[in-house]
Amino acid sequence: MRHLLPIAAGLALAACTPAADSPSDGSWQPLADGGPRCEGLEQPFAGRCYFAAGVKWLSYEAAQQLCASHGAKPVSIDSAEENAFVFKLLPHANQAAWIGLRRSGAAFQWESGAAPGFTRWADGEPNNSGGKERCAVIWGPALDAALSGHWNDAPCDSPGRDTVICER
Ligand SMILES: [Ca+2]
Ligand SMILES: [Ca+2]
Repeated sequence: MRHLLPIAAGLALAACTPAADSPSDGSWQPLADGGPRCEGLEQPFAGRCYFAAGVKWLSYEAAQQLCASHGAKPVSIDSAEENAFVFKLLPHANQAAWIGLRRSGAAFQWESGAAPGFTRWADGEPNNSGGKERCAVIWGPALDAALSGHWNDAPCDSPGRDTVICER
């Protein structure tokens, strides 16, 4: 059983539990006609819906499952504007949140399989420290300006993560 963290007022989703624990009322499903209609605490940006979700000790695999339980995926960030929007969704005290970018061989790709056209790596990143950094996070607002809003490659099972930004 996972437990939600109260990661920020208005952002921790009360309904954000794994699919196996969720009521199947369909309220989070994308509409069949056209794009999604943002529901509940989701925030709209450029025709898509986003939300910050969290559980304690969130691996990237668990982050994928958490997003998928609401018909979403870890966010893909395709512009400076989208990066700024995603950053604003992060809880004030957040240090890092998973984004949907992973290594495929030596290169990175988004959940869709697309190569990143826009990147916002922090200085010196991605450094693939220890040869094990196959996932990526956006550094949160709890860090200094040189880091916050920038990206870092990190092990997909990094300890201490608790937030993912999901997009659908
Ligand atoms: Ca996106
Ligand atoms: Ca790194």
